[in-house]
Amino acid sequence: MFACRLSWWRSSATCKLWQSGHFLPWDRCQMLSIKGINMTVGQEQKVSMKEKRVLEDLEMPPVRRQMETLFQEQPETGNQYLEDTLLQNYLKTHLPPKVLEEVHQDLERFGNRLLTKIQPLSRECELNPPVFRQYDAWGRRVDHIHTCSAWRRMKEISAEEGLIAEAYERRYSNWSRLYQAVKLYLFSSSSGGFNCPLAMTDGAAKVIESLGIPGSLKNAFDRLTSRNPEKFWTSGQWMTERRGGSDVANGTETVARKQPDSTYRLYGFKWFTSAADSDVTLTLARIADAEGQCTQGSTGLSLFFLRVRDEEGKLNSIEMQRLKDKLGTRQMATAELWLKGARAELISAEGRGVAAISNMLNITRIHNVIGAVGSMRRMISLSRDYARKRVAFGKLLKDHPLHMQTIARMEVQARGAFLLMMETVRLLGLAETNLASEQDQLLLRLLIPVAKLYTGKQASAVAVEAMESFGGQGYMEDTGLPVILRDALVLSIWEGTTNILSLDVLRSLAKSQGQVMAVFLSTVQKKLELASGTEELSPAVQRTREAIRSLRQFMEAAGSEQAQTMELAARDFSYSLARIYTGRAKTGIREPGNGLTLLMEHAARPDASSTDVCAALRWCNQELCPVAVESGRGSYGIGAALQDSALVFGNSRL
Ligand code: UCC
Repeated sequence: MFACRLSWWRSSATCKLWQSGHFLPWDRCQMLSIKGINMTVGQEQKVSMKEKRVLEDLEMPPVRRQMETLFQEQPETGNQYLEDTLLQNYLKTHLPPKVLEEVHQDLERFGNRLLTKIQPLSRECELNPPVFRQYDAWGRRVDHIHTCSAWRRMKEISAEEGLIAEAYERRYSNWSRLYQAVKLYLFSSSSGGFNCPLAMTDGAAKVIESLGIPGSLKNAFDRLTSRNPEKFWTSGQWMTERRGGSDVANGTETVARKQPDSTYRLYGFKWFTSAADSDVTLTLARIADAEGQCTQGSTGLSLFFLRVRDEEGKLNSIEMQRLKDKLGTRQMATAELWLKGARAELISAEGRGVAAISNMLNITRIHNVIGAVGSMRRMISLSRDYARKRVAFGKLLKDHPLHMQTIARMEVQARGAFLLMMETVRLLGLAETNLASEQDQLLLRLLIPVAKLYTGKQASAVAVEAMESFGGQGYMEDTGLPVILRDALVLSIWEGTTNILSLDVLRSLAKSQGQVMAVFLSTVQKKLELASGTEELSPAVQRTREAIRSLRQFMEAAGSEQAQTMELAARDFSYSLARIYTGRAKTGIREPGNGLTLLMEHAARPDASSTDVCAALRWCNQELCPVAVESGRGSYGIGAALQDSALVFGNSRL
């Protein structure tokens, strides 16, 4: 006898049944059409079970019979591209017609592939997390990470679909980056966690490209950007050590010793290495001088490239200590690694490691935004479908206005996040094809941390809220819904926490000597004037204007305060930028010089719907400039900081 339960993803031919930690193939599990009971697997037993069921049915009281046949309908999504009208309208508005035509066809095809082939693989990845085997049966150290076939298939699919290649081939010039981002957005929630190695792979390719693709890295670049599954490599990003996740500059202890052939050997311990099954990686280390001394701090860090294993699969003088036991992203192996003389190539100028790896960070942060928006879209799509199917209090959930209000609020957040994501990748595309103005580049530098920190938080909030829309079912592991929540929660942690990203916003201000803010404010102000021509949007325009005025006032006042004021205000300040900007956009695409808020811009299209207008108005109904409100409450003064400590530790610490 095997106790089996029906898996929710049984819709495809790859349907599997979970049984004592293993899958049974679908054909062995046909018996499960008799739902909800334990059963045997095998032809003879099938017959006796059917007989048993008939007898039970005869004996069963009517109420129970009804209960046994009434099941809740599973929420589903169709082709995620075709169902996403916001995405389609965005592409119609922004892409040149020829590009749109080609891209549309490919995205429709990809949407079908995701639905029929890739989503089932994603579930397999979730149910078959990687397993670490340190020793073989004969006591030999092997440090092998076993990944499931679905995970390995994801790697092949990523190459086939050009999920990295598209951005570097640039067959659509500046639109290639945007097109790649759209594919990643559609892929991310069906990727079974493979969006993580893709983020780092993209980041590594970006770093190598920004170095001018040196000869020694040509092969790696070709492989990282390959469409050939047999050639395709993924990259890791080993930045985190025991003493520093955020404080990389002071926490990195790994030492690099130069070899006679000018390569280096790395010695140290990497505390979090995501996708540790990757082929190559970038990592930071301190180069030791002839006396073995290293420069401490940020200026002591240099960037290295290394292969994780050689051609025979032998680790590059690396020992794996263990896999991390994580709350989410369990599909993906995150390891603790000892570098015991790993051979590596120095790829930055000495002491310029952080600046060099920033190219990677900015790409992975954009991927984080894409993952966040993809996660929100998936949760909302499922909630919406469930609302059409689930009956409560005598009517469908969709006919309960309060329930609809809740989903609508999530939808407004997701729409704003989507447009912020698209704006960021649009600017990146321009920058990568030398089409970006200086202003575009400054804006991009500012928007990456703003979008990362804001959408990361939105994704967590939406995942929690959406889970509730399924009632108790949302909390059940075998619905697959908790996975989405768990995986969303990391989005505000990895690639820099919310506070670290808020400080990066300040870094971008300081580094540009305030230019990023000048660009931000002047563009918003100027463009809003153009927006005010659209009557229905005037309340949103008005509120955005007020928010900008408040933001200006805050900045003028903060300019004369101590640095601590800005640091304490950093998070609220960044939220204000996110909310105001999601309110605005420089378009300049079809009509150069024209621009409105991001949501307002979308709502001001000639073919915009009333829904687009409604989303813009609702977005602007929230507090657009929380930093001004909190500043007015005195939240950033020394007194407030002391109060914060007292609240956290109690008065005894004052
Ligand atoms: O978690 C990790 C991998 C997870 C998997 C990723 C998957 C994502 C998938 C998403 C799919 C859903 S890896 C660990 C991630 N760790 C971090 O993100 C580190 C967080 N900490 C920071 O970001 C810090 O702010 C540091 C490390 C950047 C601070 O370092 P420093 O050395 O104290 O910073 P400095 O001294 O201010 O900056 C050094 C240089 C400066 O340039 P110069 O010297 O020319 O003035 C900065 O302007 O680096 C430059 N810089 C930047 N440039 C620093 N940050 C940036 C930036 N973001 N953009 C451009």
